[in-house]
Amino acid sequence: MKRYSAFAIAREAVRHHIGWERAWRSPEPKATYDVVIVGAGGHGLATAYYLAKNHGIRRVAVLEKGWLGGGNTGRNTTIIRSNYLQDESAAIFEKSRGLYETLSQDLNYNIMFSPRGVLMLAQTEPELRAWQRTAHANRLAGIESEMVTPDRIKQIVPIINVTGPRYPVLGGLWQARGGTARHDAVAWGYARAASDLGVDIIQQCEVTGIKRDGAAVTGVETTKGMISCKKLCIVVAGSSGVLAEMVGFRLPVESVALQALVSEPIKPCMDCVVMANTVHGYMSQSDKGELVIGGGADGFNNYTQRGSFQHIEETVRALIETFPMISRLKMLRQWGGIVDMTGDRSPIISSTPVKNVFINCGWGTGGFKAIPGSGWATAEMVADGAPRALASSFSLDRFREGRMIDESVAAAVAH
Ligand code: FAD
Ligand code: PYC
Repeated sequence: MKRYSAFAIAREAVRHHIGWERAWRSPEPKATYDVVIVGAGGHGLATAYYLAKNHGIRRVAVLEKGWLGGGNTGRNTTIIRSNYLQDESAAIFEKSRGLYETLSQDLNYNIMFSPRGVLMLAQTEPELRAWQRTAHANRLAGIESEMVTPDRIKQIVPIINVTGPRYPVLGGLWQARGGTARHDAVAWGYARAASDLGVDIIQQCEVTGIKRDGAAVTGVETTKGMISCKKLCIVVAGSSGVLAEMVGFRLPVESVALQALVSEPIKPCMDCVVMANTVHGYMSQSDKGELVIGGGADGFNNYTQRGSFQHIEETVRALIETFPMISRLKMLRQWGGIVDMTGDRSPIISSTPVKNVFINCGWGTGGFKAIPGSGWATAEMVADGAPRALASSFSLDRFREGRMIDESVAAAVAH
């Protein structure tokens, strides 16, 4: 793979751009692989990349039923932060945030990481106490975050109304090193780098069945034929329950649509991310000038990846008291993704009842920020056959043993 560089841009500029290569190969599937990963979202692609890069395991295929990055990875609102409450979560999300800081250099692909700061508003007394608790926990875990006053919030986000009649802003949790990245670029960057290391990414290839020999996996049935493998890793977010059923076990996961929308583009008016969880809305401004807006998850389980009028109305109405200037904006488009929610709002990175089948799911409304750390930890698990420190608490066993990792507040999106 030719490296992207300032020199490459200059070279191609003077020769009519004839030298650019396809970013990743599109091979036909081989008959057998050491590892098959189902799902070419960010988590599946990052797992493949770190398997090849960190563990030297390169006979890997990533099978994707649609197009890579077309699931939640290309549908999210790109917020990156690590201000979670529990130590286990803080560790993996902070690892991830740290990897994001240098991911463009590592992948040789501009993922447009923008550490613009993430502000989580407290608009009720209980919420204020919850964020104060998180700020203390973050300090103990070595994560930079701080409580800020309404006056400081007004300085950070001048367009905000901190004196609303129903939900005045009482304070906020500010993570200055949080931010955003271009979500498609994260998928494309991992795909290109993994492909360069020998990983086969096979799109339009749906897994329709799992082959077992007694207690162990032997391969997968797909729309492109049977593919054998020694190890199988399922990374399919909202479709996790469907794949688990194919393997023969049940997951404690519900699939729910989470929606978002963008406004018409306007001049720069806010340069950080603001989340207002009491009223169920959050907002940032894209490089194009659109306000990227999201709300709570749909109140019923479904597999429909699309938006609804009711959601636009609920979310925009919720945010208007805090951001009066959005009342006159036109909304351009909306969409939905199917998120995989666990009861404690923490992910599952685990072996399964079937030998050599591993699963990574349950990131729910908050897995974009986790892609690098999750891929890193899942690759360790698949390579060794068991998770290392970063992922060991996130096993399926925790639901049987009652060892919940409660992140219902830090998840920060109403469920
Ligand atoms: P996906 O990207 O969904 O990838 C799974 C892939 O598996 C899909 O491409 C799918 O086609 C494929 N697949 C499914 N079944 C099969 C099969 N049988 N065979 C082959 N392939 C299959 N997180 C944040 O951290 N910050 C945010 O701001 C944020 N905002 C969000 C806003 C919205 C509207 C949504 C929907 C989500 C948001 N999230 C956010 C959550 C985040 O997007 C997800 O947690 C994350 O993208 C999950 O990535 P993934 O790789 O696990 O799944
Ligand atoms: O996890 O920060 C988050 C988030 C914001 C919007 C959706 N998820």
